[in-house]
Amino acid sequence: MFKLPELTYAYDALEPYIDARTMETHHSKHHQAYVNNLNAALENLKELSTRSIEELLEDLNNLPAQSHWAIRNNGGGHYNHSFFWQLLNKDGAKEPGGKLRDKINATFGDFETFKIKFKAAALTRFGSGWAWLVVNRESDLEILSTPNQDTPLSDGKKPLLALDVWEHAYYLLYTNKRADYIDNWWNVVDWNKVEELYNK
Ligand code: MN3
Repeated sequence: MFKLPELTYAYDALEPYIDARTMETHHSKHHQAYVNNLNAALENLKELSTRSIEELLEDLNNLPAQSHWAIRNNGGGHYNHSFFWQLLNKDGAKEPGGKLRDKINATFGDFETFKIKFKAAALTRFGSGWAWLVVNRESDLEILSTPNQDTPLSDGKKPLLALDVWEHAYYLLYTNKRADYIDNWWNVVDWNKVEELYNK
């Protein structure tokens, strides 16, 4: 049985950039629903019960066909949100350093250019989905976006940074202004954490 992870911070900890009401609804209602639906989908699949969420999502094509979409959508929802929460900290490092900084500069030119490209990926994801910074199979950095709750793990890519661009992530505070949400979200990205993931 999968469980909703507790946040390591209060719902209002990311104010004013992400408001408490959005955080509470997003975590306790949306994320909880993905967990519940994932557990329901796995109820009669005992052979999968020892797998981690990562193992399930890395092996989507070999799941029982009748459960593919339930696990893809709800398992992805559980994994993506768990990943997203851990990157948020208003007091975290505002920019990457170390080897990750060097790699970002080598790949995108500089940190500012990286941010512009990441924002473009987040803005142009039509409908619901996520924007990502990942390490691909060639150990290179890549910016991409995924629809719905699809995750780069299923393509063999290692996530470093994720941004939820579903309307439920920003509509209460930003209404339809996804660009403003993205601009403000940078204030709560903890680059120490992103670096930690990169160096793992
Ligand atoms: Mn969400």
